[in-house]
Amino acid sequence: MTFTPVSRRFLQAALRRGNNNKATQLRSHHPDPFNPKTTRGWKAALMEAELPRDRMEHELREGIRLGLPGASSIEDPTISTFSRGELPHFAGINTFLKAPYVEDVSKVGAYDATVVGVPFDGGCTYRAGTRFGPQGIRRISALYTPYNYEKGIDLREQMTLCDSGDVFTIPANLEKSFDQISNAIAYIAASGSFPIILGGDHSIGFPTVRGIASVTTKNIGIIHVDRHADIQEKDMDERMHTTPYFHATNLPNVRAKNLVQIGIGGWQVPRPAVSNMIERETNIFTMDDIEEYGIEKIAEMALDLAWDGCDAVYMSYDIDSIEAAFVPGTGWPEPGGLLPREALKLVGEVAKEGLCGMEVVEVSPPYDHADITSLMALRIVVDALGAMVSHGTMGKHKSIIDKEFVPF
Ligand SMILES: [Mn+2]
Repeated sequence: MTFTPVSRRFLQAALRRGNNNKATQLRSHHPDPFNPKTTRGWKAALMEAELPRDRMEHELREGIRLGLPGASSIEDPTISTFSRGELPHFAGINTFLKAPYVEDVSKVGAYDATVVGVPFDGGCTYRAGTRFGPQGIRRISALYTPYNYEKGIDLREQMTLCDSGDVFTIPANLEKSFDQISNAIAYIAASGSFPIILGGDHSIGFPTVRGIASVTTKNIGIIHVDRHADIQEKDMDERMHTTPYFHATNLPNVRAKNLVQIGIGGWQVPRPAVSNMIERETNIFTMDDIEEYGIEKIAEMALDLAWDGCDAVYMSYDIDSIEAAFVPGTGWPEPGGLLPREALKLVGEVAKEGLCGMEVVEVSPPYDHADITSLMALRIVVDALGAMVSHGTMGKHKSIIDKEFVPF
């Protein structure tokens, strides 16, 4: 360990204060006087005590009722014989965050938010494997508790969440899968539950928005985080994962002027997409824009543009917007993207105003290592939920639902 030289002025000041402890004098980097009770870390600890515990206690009681009391040698009375709740984290059937599996979809409206998997990679134009995205994200979600330390929130106590399982997609048929996806998302949205979509490749970005747009007369803005523009009309003669925002912005209540594309750049943007961006005047922020303005300012500008003349905003998060080193399990990795902390900051800022739905796409577990890409996708989802919960905007989207569910 090396100590920086102590200035004469500092030593004199310390001596004036009657401080004769040499070790203390040397730690000149501390704010003076430093009070450890003023850190955000300490304040976060105090917030925990304010959170309710009712639902956790209910879950533990149910665990004993459903899973039998533990063996007589077990001292902790909350441990059941069959694992039925959060613990052990490595046990249990993998739903998202161990939320209840709602097999009867007519019941999803009873929950603030509904997770739905879209296991589809028929739109992938390079590496496939995103049909396993929902599985990968659910699997690693077993790692998480519903509580976030520094935000002082507990999703289990402050909102209700269910997992509705997956959409029945049709491999190798984009258009039939799109109709299935729009059907599912329109149904969840019409129920009033907040749809959380686990992709799937980005071709699903059109039918997901189409589903939500079909149950409202209001305008919807889109915040699209990606390295790729995804706005050409067709790719290899089909509506592949390079095309969703061409088709989404053809919907009458989804206007291109409210499409905000963040993180676009690198060597993978097809030129036909660029002319569509110009023609439709979408809003484009590259990594250099983020570098210049900072992530908070970008989020602020994105919200202004996406909400302009709209009653709701949808977030489409492509995991490949993050620096390729952090997300190897994706179809078109591109170096130079967002750092994880920037991505999480952006998501928190965007989501706090409230969303009408969200998706995380392009997670391809067969190319992943140690589940790190799936973990990042999980984190995007829970941070968005956390931001909505802590800003009281969970449920805000319900006011836009003014049309009945009509099957596609
Ligand atoms: Mn992409």
